[in-house]
Formats: sequence, C-alpha cells, structure tokens
Amino acid sequence: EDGYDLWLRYRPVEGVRADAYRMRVSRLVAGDAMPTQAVTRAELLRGLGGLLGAAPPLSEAAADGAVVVGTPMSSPSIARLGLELGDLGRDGYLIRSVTLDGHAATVIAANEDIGALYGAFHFLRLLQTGQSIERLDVREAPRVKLRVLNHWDNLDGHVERGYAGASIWDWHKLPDWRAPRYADYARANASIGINGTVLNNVNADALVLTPMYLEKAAALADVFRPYGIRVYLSARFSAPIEIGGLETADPLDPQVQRWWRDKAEEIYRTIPDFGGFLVKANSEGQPGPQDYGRSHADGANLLADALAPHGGTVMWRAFVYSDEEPDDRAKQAYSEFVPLDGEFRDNVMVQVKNGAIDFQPREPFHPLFGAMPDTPLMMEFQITKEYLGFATHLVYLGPMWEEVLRADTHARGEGSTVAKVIDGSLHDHRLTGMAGVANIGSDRNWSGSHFDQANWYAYGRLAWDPELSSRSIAEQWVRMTFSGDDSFVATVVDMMMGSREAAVDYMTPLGLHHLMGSNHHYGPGPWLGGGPRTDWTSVYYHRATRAGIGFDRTASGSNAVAQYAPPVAREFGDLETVPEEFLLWFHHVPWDYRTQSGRPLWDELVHRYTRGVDYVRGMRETWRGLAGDVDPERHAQVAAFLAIQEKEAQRWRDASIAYFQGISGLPLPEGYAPPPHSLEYYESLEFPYAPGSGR
Ligand code: BDP
Repeated sequence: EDGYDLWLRYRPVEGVRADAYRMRVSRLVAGDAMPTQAVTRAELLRGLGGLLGAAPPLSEAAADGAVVVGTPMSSPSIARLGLELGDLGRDGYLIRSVTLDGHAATVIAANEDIGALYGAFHFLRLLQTGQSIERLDVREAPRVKLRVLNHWDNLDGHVERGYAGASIWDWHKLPDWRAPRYADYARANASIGINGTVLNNVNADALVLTPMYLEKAAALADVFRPYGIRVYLSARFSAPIEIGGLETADPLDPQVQRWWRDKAEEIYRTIPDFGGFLVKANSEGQPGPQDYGRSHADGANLLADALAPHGGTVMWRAFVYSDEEPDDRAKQAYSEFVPLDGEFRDNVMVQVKNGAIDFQPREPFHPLFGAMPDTPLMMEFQITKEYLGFATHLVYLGPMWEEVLRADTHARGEGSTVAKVIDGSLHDHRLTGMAGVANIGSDRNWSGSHFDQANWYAYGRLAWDPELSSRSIAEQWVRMTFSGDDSFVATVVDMMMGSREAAVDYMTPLGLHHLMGSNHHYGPGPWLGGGPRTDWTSVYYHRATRAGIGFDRTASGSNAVAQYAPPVAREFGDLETVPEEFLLWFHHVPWDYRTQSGRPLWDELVHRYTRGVDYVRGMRETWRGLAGDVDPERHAQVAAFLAIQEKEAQRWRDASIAYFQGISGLPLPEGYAPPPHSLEYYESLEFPYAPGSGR
C-alpha cells in the first residue's frame, strides 16, 4: 500500500453487501469498438473484479443483474429504452435501475462515450462507498465545461511549487516511451471528471512550442484521448522572437499574427484535439503585450484568433503585477482587467486566482468575480500547497474552496455566489472553466503525501459541481482511499475538516497574510522587509507597529474594499460587520482592539496561534489511535508527516509570537507558554534548499 492506487483501490467488499452487489452485477454488457468504450469496459472489469472478487462475465444480451453501458449509438439495448438523455450534454450520464427485455438490469447511459465513462466511474464509486445499487436513478452533468489541471512543470523535470518529486512527464524519453503511469494519471483524472491538462509551467519556456516538444505533447495527448482529456500548453508571449526569429512579439504586428496562426496550424496538425493556450503575461517578469504598449485583451485576442479556426481556447491569467509598485497589490488585477471587460474574443477566458494576493491559507474572494459580466472568468485554485505547509502538512483544502465558491459577490443581488460566476449561470456564459494547479509529481503516491491526494480528488469533484459540500467529498474519499468503517470515516473526516482552519491559525490568523519565508515560502518570516519590492515583503502586509496591526484597505487606507459590490464593500469595510477571519486583511486596529471572544486582539492572536498547534497535536493523537485501521505503510508515513507538521506549526507559533511581541511590547496572556527561543534564533533559521521554489 504505497498510495499509487489513489482512490481507485477497488479492494474487496465484504459480507452481505457484497452478495447484494453480486446479484445486481451478474454480467456486463459493454462494447469496446471505440477507444473510450474500451477503457470504460476495462475499468468496469477491473473495478468490479476487485470489489466483488471476480469480474462479471461479458455478455451481449440483458439478463437479471446485467449492467448495460453505452450510448444509444453504441448499444442497441440502450437505444431501445428510449431514455431521456437530451439535457445531459456531452459529458453527462444517467444510471438507472430498469427492466430490460424482461430483466432487472442497471443501465449507465449517455449521449457520448465519454459520458458513459464518467457514469461508469460513478457506478464504481457507489460500490466503493458502500451505497445501495437497488433502485438507482442518478442523473449527472457537469456544471463547468473546462475542468483543467495546470502543471507548473518545467522541461528540465523540475516542478515549480511541486512537493511530490520531479515532473511526472519524462520529456527526455517522450514521445517514444509512454510510461504506464500516464494512463493511470488519465484514469484518475477521468474518475473525477477532469478533462484538460496544461502540461507545462506558466513561467513558460518557448521551446515547448517547437516541433520536437509538440511531438512529445502529442504522445501524451494520444494516451489521454480515450479518457476525454485534452492537452493544453502554456505559451510564452515572446515565443515569436525566441523560436520564430522575429524582432517583436507585438500583438498588433501582422508578422506576429501570422506567426501565431501558422504555429496554431502546426500544433493542430500534430495534436488535432489540442485544447489551447494558458498564458501568464506581464506578471513577475514574464513578457506580455504591455511590453509593446498593448493591453491584456490585445494579447489574448492575438492567440484567440490563431486558435479560433481550430476550436481552441485561450486561458489568460489575471495574476498580474506591474513593474511599478502599486499602493496595494491586492488592487492590481481588478484595476487592469475590469476596464477590458467585453473586449476579449469569444474563445478567451480570464483565469483568476481565488483571492487577490496569492493562494494564502485564507483570502477573501477575488474582487474580479462578479465584476466582469461580459467575460467568462475561470477559477484558479492551487492544489499544491505552496503556502500551506507543502506536502508534509495535513491540510484538506476542500473547506477553503467551498468557502470561496459559496461567497456572495452580490454582483446581481443577493445569492450571486462565486460558484455561479464560475458555472456561467450568473452572467449567462456557455464557456466556463476551473483550473487547479496540480500537486502531482513522480512520487509513487503521486501527491507527495497520502492526504494530499484528497485535494486532487476534491478539486476534480468541485470542478464538476462547484456546489458540492467539502465534507461529503472528504467522506467519499476516505471510504475509497482508506476504509469504509463508519466510525473510522467519521473520525478522519472530522480531522480533515478542521485541518485548514488549523493551518490558518498557526500561520496567519485573523486575516494576516503573506508572512512566509521569502521565495520558498517555507516556514514563518513575518520579519521580512527590504529586497527589490515592498510587496514581496511581510512587513508590507501586516503593517505592525507599536500602535497596532493590519492592512487598512478601507477608504482611509488603500480602499481596495471599494472593488467589491457595495453590500460586500460595506460589510468588509466596517469594523462592526467585517467577518473576524478577515479583520486584519481589511483593517489596521490597535493591539487592544476587542475581538468577538472578548479578548483583546493581542491575546486573541496568541490564542489562535496556540489553538492551531493544539489542533495538529490532536490530529497526531487521533491518527495514533487509528493504527489498527490503516495498513502499516500508509499509517507510518502519515504519522511521520504529522510529527513534522506539529514541529513546524510550533515553530510558526513561536516565531510569530516572538516577532509580534517585540513590536506590541505586550506580555503574553496568562496560561500561554512563551516561545522557547529568542526572535534572533527564529530569524537565523535558514533553508538554503526547500523544494519547489527556484525557476
Ligand atoms: C506564485 C508562485 C510562483 C508562480 C506565481 C504564478 O510563488 O511560483 O509563478 O504564483 O501563479 O504563487 O504565476
């Protein structure tokens, strides 16, 4: 049990439930004429074989207990049933208990083969999670069209912000060697509905667009195709200069336009179902249209026009910051993009991080959501835990994403949630998408830790349906990944559900943010100042002085709060109504400010830092108690990682308290242990190497 099987372990179901399943799964009626049909059938044979001890025999005709899979095109039995499939689209499916030619059967039916594959995975999940399959009537269609992973993988195998080893793509051996792992990657993604993957880092190397690399990408696309996964590439805006020999990459230059058109044609000759480009431009030193005095819309439209004849999409990132320092970095994306609303081509989506700073343990939702009604906005979540303790900290991100998706933008009155922006329903967009920065690498367990697999899983499920509850997702995942024992599931799910709040507590409570070690973002660095830009320091974000702490983003400060719709701006901007978890994000308050608990702010901070560490200690305890319920191999690794997490949570707490106490000058509230070392000690801890940073 090294974790390679992810949530697709298909271990035998036991007892009466297994007998009930066998009754309902006596044979499998499924074709294999097309590649997607073949992988669907293979998955069902593999999954049912594992779960029930033996794979059901294949059959042509219905019988009692037959499972019939397909589309009206591929399966005469399904065609005869005359099912209502109209509203299920390309990816949707239904699973229903029916009478077929006089027999009690189960159908998994869809309009297209890919829908049937998704349905097959759903059916397997029902068995994996111990549900009844007696009277099924499931109807599912994804709420979001493009459900994409973003790999920040470099061509040299290093993964930016990757904590699971090297890149999963063996660029050197591609295209000739297609590692079996690629198909398993595709299976895992298809099982949660992911249908696109950007292979390379947003800090892109133009080489990926040269013929040699396009062949390699094409080999991956071949492996992924049966699983409904399209390949995308991050495009470097200056590629026409670097690999095209042009003097400029100006989007309005006809030669540049021709170069991209030709490049798109070449790509589609190599990868006929290529998905499109992801672009990071004019951000953190990346080239972009602003280098030529053009706008982000000019840049995005250049690529969109090149892709349009082939049906490709541009995902243009809104994570920008200019060379000039703004008065508040949180305001930049909004200031640059809102004026461009309506100027993007139909095949452009603007990809927006969940918050306006950068994947912090907690951020209020990005003010762009709801503010660009004429542009489809794509959500960008970060699955890899750059700011949440890397792979060793057990932090389940489901609750964080749920919090963002359920946040109300008030863009069109109450109930205008971020989820409705993303699924297109708020502003009536057909092109919709969600991106997740992948946490996948070459480690046997894929994600660097067993529990980080849950974040990959949760991302896929939320991309399919942004209104799912993170708790129910965690429950499914635990049942499939570890054990179906109800008390085990309840214990582990509870532990997971509180884990993100714990990380917020021990790292950046009460709305503090961006206080991590510089560059690698490993461990605490609230003292960081100086350097090339103030908005890369910590002191810029916490603004602590003897008088108080917090970033004033109200009208008396940067007024970033005004970027939200008026009801939200009022709520966040007023000390009376601001949710306490965002207090220091929006307000600068004195150390003795009275918090909701009745404690003065300083005491509350100390309390929360400590509470975070206590939670981790509790997780260790809980996990120790579960030793008999998990295989020793996975149990031991999780236990070891929790020990690391406790040590690091403690360091976060102690270093933060030591630092802020030096500023506030206040004594620790009674009952709280002082940091065992001096501030100088914490400041002196160096990490010459931490995974995932350097470019
Ligand atoms: C930041 C990362 C950096 C990425 C950048 C981005 O620190 O490595 O390149 O985001 O999203 O979070 O482009």
